[in-house]
Amino acid sequence: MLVTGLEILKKARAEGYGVGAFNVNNMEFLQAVLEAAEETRSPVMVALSEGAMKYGGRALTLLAVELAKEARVPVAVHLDHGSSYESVLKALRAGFTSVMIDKSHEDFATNVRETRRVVEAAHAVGVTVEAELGRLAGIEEHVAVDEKDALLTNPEEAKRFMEETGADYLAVAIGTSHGAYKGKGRPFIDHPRLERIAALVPAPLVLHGASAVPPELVERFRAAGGEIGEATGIHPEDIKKAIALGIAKINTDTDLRLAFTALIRETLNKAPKEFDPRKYLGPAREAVKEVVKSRMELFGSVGKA
Ligand code: TD3
Ligand code: ZN
Repeated sequence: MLVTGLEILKKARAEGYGVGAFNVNNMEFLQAVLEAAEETRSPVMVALSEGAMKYGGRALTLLAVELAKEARVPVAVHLDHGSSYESVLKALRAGFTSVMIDKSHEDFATNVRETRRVVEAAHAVGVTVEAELGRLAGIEEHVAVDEKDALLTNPEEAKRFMEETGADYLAVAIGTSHGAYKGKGRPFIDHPRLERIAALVPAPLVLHGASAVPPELVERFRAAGGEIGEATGIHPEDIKKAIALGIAKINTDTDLRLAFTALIRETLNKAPKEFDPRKYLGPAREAVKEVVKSRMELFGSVGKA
């Protein structure tokens, strides 16, 4: 069933588990995410970025919203990193039940003002809102506290931000970053900072850039002819610890892309005569589904629907 993001996330934060927000760009990803959720009895968020909405168009938004309604588990259809009021309105018109407005690169006052405007529009039609405070960036453990403070989410500001905007859930910056290169070795995650934020902000917290970039997957991609450098992701134990401290929504995109593309490469390499798209998109979709399921197990959302 199609529900708001807050309905899913409020329960997750209260009960101490995480819910995956998985990015989809096409029908295969959407099917993989929804099937994984139903088979594991997990609530889930299907995330579409502005780029996904542009690429998939009406075909993708229609499919996402209609399939979410038919799903046997709670599903929120979410706009990831909405960059403007107009972009949020487009998602609202398409029937999304959760929107993110990301003005984290603006100054505090502008971020508050722009987020507040989106909250008013979304709440007027019963849709809940994610906002972001702080800069997503890989950091080193030894970096000075005030330097970290300039980049990562400040706990007192987070409290004020949520009170002044009325946003429903908050994306925090605690050392993760987007993509397949998150820093050397095991990237440093500022759990003590997260603990201080969670003590001041009762709303569900969101972790972006949370992909694990599993070495086996990177190796498989490489073995199939893919080119990728020293890829690193977030350690599963660091994700678990973050969930225990108040993270309720965990975004994953990179891991799914890697799995999908590795399987397409492998399948085409093995069968150079093949030109039926179903023969290589099918196994790729299956690989995405397996990654989504393992993420759901890690987050603790299995059986919660
Ligand atoms: O918001 N997103 C998805 C879009 C970022 C492009 O990858 C995330 O926070 C996902 O992060 P990750 O770790 O999968 O790149
Ligand atoms: Zn993100």
